Amino acid sequence: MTDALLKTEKLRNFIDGEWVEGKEYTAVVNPANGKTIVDVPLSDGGDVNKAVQTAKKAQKEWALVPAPQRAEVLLRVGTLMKERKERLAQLLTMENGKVLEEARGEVQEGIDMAFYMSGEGRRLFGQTTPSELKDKFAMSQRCPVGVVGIITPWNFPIAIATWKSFPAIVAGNAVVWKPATETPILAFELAKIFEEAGLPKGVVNVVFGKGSAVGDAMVHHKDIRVISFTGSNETGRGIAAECGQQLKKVSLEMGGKNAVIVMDDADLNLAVEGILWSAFGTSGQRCTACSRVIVHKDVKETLEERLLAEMEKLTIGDGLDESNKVGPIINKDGIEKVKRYMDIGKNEGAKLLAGGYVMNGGKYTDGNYFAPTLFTDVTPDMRIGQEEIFGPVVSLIPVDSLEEAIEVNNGVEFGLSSSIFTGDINRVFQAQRDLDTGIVYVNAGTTGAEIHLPFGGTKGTGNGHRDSGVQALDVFTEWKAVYIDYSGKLQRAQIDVE
Ligand code: UN1
Repeated sequence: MTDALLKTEKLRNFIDGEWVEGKEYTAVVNPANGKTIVDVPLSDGGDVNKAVQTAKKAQKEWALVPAPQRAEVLLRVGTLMKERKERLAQLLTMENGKVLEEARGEVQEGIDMAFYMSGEGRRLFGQTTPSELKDKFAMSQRCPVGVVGIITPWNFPIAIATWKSFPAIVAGNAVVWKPATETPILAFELAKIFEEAGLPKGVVNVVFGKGSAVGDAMVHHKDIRVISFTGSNETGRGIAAECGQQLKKVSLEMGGKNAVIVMDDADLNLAVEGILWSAFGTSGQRCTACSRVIVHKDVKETLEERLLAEMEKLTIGDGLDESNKVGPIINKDGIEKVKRYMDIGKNEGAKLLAGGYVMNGGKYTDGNYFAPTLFTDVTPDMRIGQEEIFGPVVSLIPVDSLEEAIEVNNGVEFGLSSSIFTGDINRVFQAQRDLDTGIVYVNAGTTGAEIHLPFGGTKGTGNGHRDSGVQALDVFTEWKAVYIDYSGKLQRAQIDVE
């Protein structure tokens, strides 16, 4: 059945400005109710090659369009996204499950990125700098890399795509994009927007399909010079290894094990709000989700009581029903993974205070729902205190001091986001200095990154690059140093210097 909002039964690849049918298809299922929304192509290496060839051709012309004009296309993209915000948010809730309020927020994040990057068309700053020689001029400038490959996850189907594609486009690259097979609808919608905004054919190509086919072909394709990937550590490591062999630039954004630190002087009501929002929003399926609460022993019991009282009030169900605050988990595999951690936590000796089960029966029968879960008396080295669960599960770890809290925060493989609740300015500054994550929040939860700042993490979260912010341009540009000698004679650097 055709969905009324989507008005199509089958998505198509977008290659060279054409809407290309797939050879094979798979169903896109609404995680809230198990119903098929639409079918999505399962493409192969041949489709990727077509996309790369067309991107290569288109990029040559696109790079010659002045950057402020390239940016105008993004301005129109942002305007169209804004006009369609509500429709996009509803489709996003249907394919991903996140509640409508959050879906609107995610679409807004994409709109923000469009307007921000369209401004960048009149900046793309390089440097001019004195030469060491007389009558010689020196400057550095950003140049497009060529064809870039972006591989985006299902948990932020549009925001993350905009973090990667918009800087790539404004910098004069062409894009081959593989969206997650679970959530291809927003990619289809964004491709339509690119087309309507007047982006020349072939500058963005969308190839739907599995990582093992489409993603793999992209990573191996010699004419894709950059891969920007957000997803699991396992896949990211594989991509990095292959890209390393080819000396292909690769930007990875992967897991997190983010913590909220609650000190004894914290505003506990505020801390509870921050924890609930960042732990159970998007059902914990954010890279930035809070999955540990590191709490000072003096306030542990009070915090537990207040958290439990507020968790009781969380309404769980289909995100299109605005009375629900927590939506479903993306699919059955996701549910199984969260479920496994319940046994792991109990066997390790953690105390389960709330949740811990799959929600079944009644309105939950056909969807993938997991009850918001709270473990306490978790020790830092337990697996539930170390590993990314990607579900609505929080582990409380008691500590005695700020120093210990920071040590526990930093004692994991990942380094994406962290947060501290305290009223003490000295603790604030010490914490922001010593927390080893790429993002630090003070008196707010672990989520809520804004697009004009660098997004990314240290250690096992990434490989040193950043999404969004002006820093994203570093992924999609090469630096060129240009020396112009107007002395009319041979001047040798390092030698003819008085
Ligand atoms: C992600 O989880 O991968 O800061 C992205 C946040 C959002 C983006 C999350 N703005 O939580």
